Amino acid sequence: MRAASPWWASTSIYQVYPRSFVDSNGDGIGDLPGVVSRLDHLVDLGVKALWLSPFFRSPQRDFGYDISDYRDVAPEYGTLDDAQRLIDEAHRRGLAVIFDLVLNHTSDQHPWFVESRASRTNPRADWYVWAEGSRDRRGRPVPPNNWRSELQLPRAWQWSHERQQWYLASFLSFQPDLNWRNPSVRAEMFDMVRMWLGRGVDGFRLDIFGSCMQDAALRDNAPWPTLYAGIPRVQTPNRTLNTDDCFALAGDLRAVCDEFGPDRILLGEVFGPSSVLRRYVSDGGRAGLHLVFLFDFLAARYSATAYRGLIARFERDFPPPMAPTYVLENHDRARSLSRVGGDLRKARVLATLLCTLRGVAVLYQGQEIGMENRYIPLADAKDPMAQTVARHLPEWLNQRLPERLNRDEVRSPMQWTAAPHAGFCPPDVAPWLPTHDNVLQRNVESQVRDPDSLLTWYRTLLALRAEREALREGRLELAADTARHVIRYDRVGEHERIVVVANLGDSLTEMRLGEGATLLAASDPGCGLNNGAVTLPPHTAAVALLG
Ligand code: TEU
Ligand code: CA
Repeated sequence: MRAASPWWASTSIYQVYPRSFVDSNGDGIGDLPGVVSRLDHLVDLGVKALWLSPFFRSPQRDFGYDISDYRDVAPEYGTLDDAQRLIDEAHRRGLAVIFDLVLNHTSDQHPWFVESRASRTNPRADWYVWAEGSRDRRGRPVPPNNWRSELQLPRAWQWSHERQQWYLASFLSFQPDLNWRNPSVRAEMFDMVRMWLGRGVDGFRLDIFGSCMQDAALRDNAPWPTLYAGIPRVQTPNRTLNTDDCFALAGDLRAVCDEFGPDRILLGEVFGPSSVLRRYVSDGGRAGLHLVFLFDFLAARYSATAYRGLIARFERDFPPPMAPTYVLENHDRARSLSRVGGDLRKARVLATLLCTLRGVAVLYQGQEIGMENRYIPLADAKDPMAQTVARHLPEWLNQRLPERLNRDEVRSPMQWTAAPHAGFCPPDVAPWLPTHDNVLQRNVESQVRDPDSLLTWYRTLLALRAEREALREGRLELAADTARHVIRYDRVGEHERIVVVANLGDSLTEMRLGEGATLLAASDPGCGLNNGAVTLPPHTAAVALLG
């Protein structure tokens, strides 16, 4: 008999953005005790792991992705004891816990950077990526090369008056990149990783991991534009992203993880063509990361042709024992329901694919109840990225972009009830971001009771996934000969064959599944299975057991 694959290869992960999940103490900001108080929601939903966006000590200019102490909890989110309680309470419920590691950069308020930038000779002078650059004819500083930040328009170099040198900031200006070539940096960061592993976390999501190590000689990026997962880039990051050193770092980090046994995992947020991303999880046999997010579904048009193409590509690039990691939403990108024009039928089709494809399913808080973007103009943005974008982009243009650029819009408070502020915080308190006005229909409390709700559909799908070995472990056979608007794949397990069919077109379709097929679940009461043929109204999906 084949050995069962490791837990992480078919897990389902629920992303909690703690600032917007539950406010337990009435300051309008979500916190760790709040997360603990709602862990049962995750259990009832049927996900197997919880990924928590950063809650470490931070000036919160990028809401936790700018860390000033990796070993402590931000006071507004709780205490170290709360973090421990969260790990233990999740484990007690059988949930794995994944923390968010921001290895690429710290906050510019981190004591390490404060010290590093003070002079060229201090003990931490070399903890960040400093470079000389040159001077123009008027004596003004010129950056060392053409590297752009991950925001594309701003450059990746920031000038320091104190040192009269440039420091690298791959993301925002207040997020200086750590120097991973420095052995002291590596030792300190690896020790911090050990601390959290020792406290019991099951793994880490690695924030912009592909940016951790750039070309040591600081050579220019290729100046031509390119596209990764639907996001246009003004230059090709051949010297800044996914360098050989980055792959080596993945291996070293993996070794630290493995000190704690085979079940602790690394999930990379990396950007690049899937043929390159694949190297993080295969790397010619050298142990690197376990999983990498595949972001293409976040950007793809809702269409059977587009999705079929992606599934075929990921099956080709990430064959077993590798596992594709599918994502429809996160705290950075548009809500999926907003991307399909608010059509709940389409959200149910997407849910079906997410929960039945081979590999890992990642859900973002609120996705299960159909939360939508909460429009907030760039001028009012709390998101520092939107504030930067606002300097380059007029509001009318932002509103026309399918992929809007104020990340506040997808970070509005989780909608628990129909009460004021959606039950996120007490009614008399202002939440840090306003709630959506669709809260009357889109809230957990009302959808739990409604057998036709999106939440109930997600629960059905995740329960099916837990029950059916073929949906977790089975190989995937994608049908190539379906009608244009149809997706069909079989999941083939040791003892059963399950078929998933979806109609992404505007007219009813019928498909033969063969005698003996039985319906396991359908996204719409109009779906039917009679005499071996399944009927699918527009924008519906069904899961059936083949006889
Ligand atoms: O994001 C990295 C990143 O480049 C994108 O997710 C980007 O924010 C998005 O494509 C814009 O649409 C990670 C975190 O997820 C993000 O929240 C942080 O701000 C960023 O790193 C810096 O740590
Ligand atoms: Ca709070």
